[in-house]
Amino acid sequence: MNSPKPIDRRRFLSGAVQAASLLALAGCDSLSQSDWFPSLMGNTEKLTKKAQRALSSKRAMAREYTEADRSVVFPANGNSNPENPDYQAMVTKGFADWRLEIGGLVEKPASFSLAELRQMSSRTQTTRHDCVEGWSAIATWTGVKLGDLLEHVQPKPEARFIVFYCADPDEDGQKYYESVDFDEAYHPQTILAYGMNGQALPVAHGAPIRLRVERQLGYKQAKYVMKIEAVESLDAIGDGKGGYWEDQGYEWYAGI
Ligand SMILES: Nc1nc2c(c(=O)[nH]1)N[C@H]1C(S)=C(S)[C@@H](COP(=O)(O)O)O[C@H]1N2
Ligand SMILES: [Mo]
Repeated sequence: MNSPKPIDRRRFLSGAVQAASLLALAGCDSLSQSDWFPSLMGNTEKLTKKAQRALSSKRAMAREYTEADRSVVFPANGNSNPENPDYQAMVTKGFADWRLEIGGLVEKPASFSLAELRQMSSRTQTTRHDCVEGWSAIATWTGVKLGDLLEHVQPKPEARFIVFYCADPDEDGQKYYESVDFDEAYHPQTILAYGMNGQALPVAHGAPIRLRVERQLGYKQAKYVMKIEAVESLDAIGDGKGGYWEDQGYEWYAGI
């Protein structure tokens, strides 16, 4: 029996992923309102997560580009200026009083000012952001590796996920949040970015920091991150699906 060559499997996989993305072209909002989408996505998710994890090692890197490849226009999407008064007060003060809290199932809960994060060793990467609404854009991101921060706070053995809580509530007051597993959290390209294209991260793109988890789709790239928590289960957070869009039917493992 001939087993399929890796390249064939990869082509098959990318076909499956593209089919899923095409279905998603209509955009986050309209899709979340259709009944069939979540269940269909559920099956696709099983396929892609299994297939992708089988094909790519835990350490597989997302493609990196050069600064010359940067998009001239990088759209700001979703929330681009949270109305939350606490957030607006922080903007006014240039985030001088902002602190990133890291807690939950960790040995040493800690908080970091923006200045402290900027003093830590940093990583800069030029990558492509893919939104399920059907657009992509390339930018250079600079930030601190999430893995370095986790080494400071030391997740407890029972912790399985890292959750990111954002500043922006929607019309119903529901907050944007996201989550990743530990493979993704300690991946070398997983950073909390405070810089974009060599400048301070603009409000429209998630100031003061936003997650860059480069092997995953746009909605995983949480902007306006205020608090991080290590947890054992995602069940009790939001509707229990691991993220704001996941709670509305999108796949949690949003690999590209
Ligand atoms: N806090 C927060 N993070 C968010 C969103 C949002 O509305 N609020 N939108 C998500 C979506 S769908 C995308 S495509 C990207 C957009 O990032 P950008 O504004 O830098 O393009 O942020 C993601 N992270
Ligand atoms: Mo998106």
